[in-house]
Amino acid sequence: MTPPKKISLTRYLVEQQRIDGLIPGQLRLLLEVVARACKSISHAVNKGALGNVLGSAQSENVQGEVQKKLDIIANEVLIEANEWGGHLAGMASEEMDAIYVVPNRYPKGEYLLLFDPLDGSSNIDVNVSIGTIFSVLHMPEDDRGVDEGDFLQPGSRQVAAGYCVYGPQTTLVLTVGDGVAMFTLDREQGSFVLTQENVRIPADTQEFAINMSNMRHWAPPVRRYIDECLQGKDGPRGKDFNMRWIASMVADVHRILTRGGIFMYPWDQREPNKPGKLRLMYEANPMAWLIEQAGGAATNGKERILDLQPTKLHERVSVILGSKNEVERVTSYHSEL
Ligand code: AHM
Ligand code: MG
Repeated sequence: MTPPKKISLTRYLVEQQRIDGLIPGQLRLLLEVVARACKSISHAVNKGALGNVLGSAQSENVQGEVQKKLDIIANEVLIEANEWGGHLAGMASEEMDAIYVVPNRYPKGEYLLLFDPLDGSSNIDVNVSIGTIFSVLHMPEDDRGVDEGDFLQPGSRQVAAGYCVYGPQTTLVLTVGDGVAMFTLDREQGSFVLTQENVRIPADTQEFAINMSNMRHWAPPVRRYIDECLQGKDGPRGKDFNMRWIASMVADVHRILTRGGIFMYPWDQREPNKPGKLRLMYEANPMAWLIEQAGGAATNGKERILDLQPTKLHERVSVILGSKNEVERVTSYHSEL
């Protein structure tokens, strides 16, 4: 029997462009370069202590968070891989205060790339899944030079988004607005191979993901939702719920894309002036688009995440995403206030 044919990421992108025209040449190059960078980050992650990549870098990012060595390595890998190809005008990252304009010595392209180079940093040193999240936007038309304002586009304007999870397997998950596809890194071949297409999230679920230790700080609608889940069969939901919290959004979202569930990192009273912990432009927007493309939903409790107009690069947002009926339920609890 002929073995099933292996479809590489490159072949998928080329063939998909023939079908829907959503991946023109420059965007294909961009996605291939991002995938190559993720492969190299995956190798660094795998080496761990042997590669001297664990531990803190003794520095802080713009959010005041201590940077890990791997945060910085991953950021550099993504910048070096992407700056020279001529497909980008600029980049923005969780690990850089300001935008990175492609240096004048390289040709400039029509796209903007935003990323969280290493999400779930608290898991690096304990050998638990982490990941890279990315979002791609078009440069606004007729723009002469790139500045921060060019990046401040709502998530609905993304032209590609995805993540790469570094777990027991390294898996790249991608959307260009025509469904969600997953590619697993074949280490012997050194390439990403298509392993799932048309990913769909069930509308109902019995699994939630939230950091329960923050319960006392939550707003009433979130407390109500979780409280009802915890009451299980005997409560208003009439069914038992399971809980998972990996503390890597990438890994939690990957589980939800694989078997459904709801993920929340809501606003809480610890820092009442911040809308939430997670960042809108390079964490919530790409994940929200992937989730919607797989049939799920993503809101901040009141509005669809993809409709939010960003006002600054490192803006934070409250995040509720996953199985549609559960997200709609939590969102409706917010409007009942
Ligand atoms: P990071 O980008 O600094 O790693 O922070 C984001 C991460 C998410 O991946 C995860 O969902 C959350 O922070 C975990 O936060 P907590 O440790 O408060 O549970
Ligand atoms: Mg992050």
